[in-house]
Amino acid sequence: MAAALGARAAMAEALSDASDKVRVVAARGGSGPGPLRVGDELGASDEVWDVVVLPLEGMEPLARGVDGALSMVAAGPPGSLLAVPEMYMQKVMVAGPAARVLDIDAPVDRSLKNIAAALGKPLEDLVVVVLDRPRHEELAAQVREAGARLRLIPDGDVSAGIAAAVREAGVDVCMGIGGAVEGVLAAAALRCLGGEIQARFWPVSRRQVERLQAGGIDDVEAKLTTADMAGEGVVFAATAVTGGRFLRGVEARADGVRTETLVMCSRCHVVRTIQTLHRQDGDNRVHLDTR
Ligand code: FBP
Repeated sequence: MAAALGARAAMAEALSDASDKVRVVAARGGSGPGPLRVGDELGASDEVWDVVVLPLEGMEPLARGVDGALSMVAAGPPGSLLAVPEMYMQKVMVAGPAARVLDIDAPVDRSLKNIAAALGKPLEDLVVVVLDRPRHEELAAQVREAGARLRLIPDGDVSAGIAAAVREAGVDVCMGIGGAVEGVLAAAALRCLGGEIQARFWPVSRRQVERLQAGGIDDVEAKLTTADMAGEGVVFAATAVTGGRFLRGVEARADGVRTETLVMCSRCHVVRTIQTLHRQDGDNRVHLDTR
């Protein structure tokens, strides 16, 4: 919890220093106390960017000291990122070549068969990531019965969704019910990587339905696509806190603290990995051979 609060405060400080004004349209913990609440505007410029923030995804892996904790932000022109409340969302995420066969409403076996064919691999080699939750027992059984390879993960469906669009990450599909804020972040990342997400809100109470409607979402059962959640011109950044499928985690070294960040942009078609050394005061010599 201390790390989550620290990440939130640090991200708020960094966004306040941005050259443009940012407006928070969705955030984990964005209706509670502290900085980065939904509706907050930071910075003083006339140019406004909408942002969706998740200062720390994966409190549990961080507390356990295992892989899977990330700090993330998506930004875009006003109106480009879907303003979602904190609730659940059903999602399925794949790489670009499988986008045309993606159908969140199709039976799981047919869906996976189509995705495997679109990716040009046998169904038994298709790696399907699902959050390990009791609500996914039936989904997990369906994935197994279909003959695909099931990977149950303890947390982190944004990074699993991004992994589906990264060749070396060993993930082909991420599906199931996870957070809606996480859904918009995954949509922004997949928009930059040419991947695809389909999603649908998964309200668990009348109050959540009313919250969606109060936020201007009339058809709460609508199928949402990548473009519905992340429009043209979005950018996405994720810094690993602990390690993960495509980024190295924070490393404290003699010359400072080393971080690795993925920065992507949908319009410029650029994907960058930035290694940063946050230098420590003192006379230690800096190591630039960071690998
Ligand atoms: P954190 O609370 O540790 O940030 O968990 C992140 C996460 O695993 C997301 O990746 C996922 O979308 C969501 O939680 C699932 O929610 P729940 O834990 O309630 O099933």
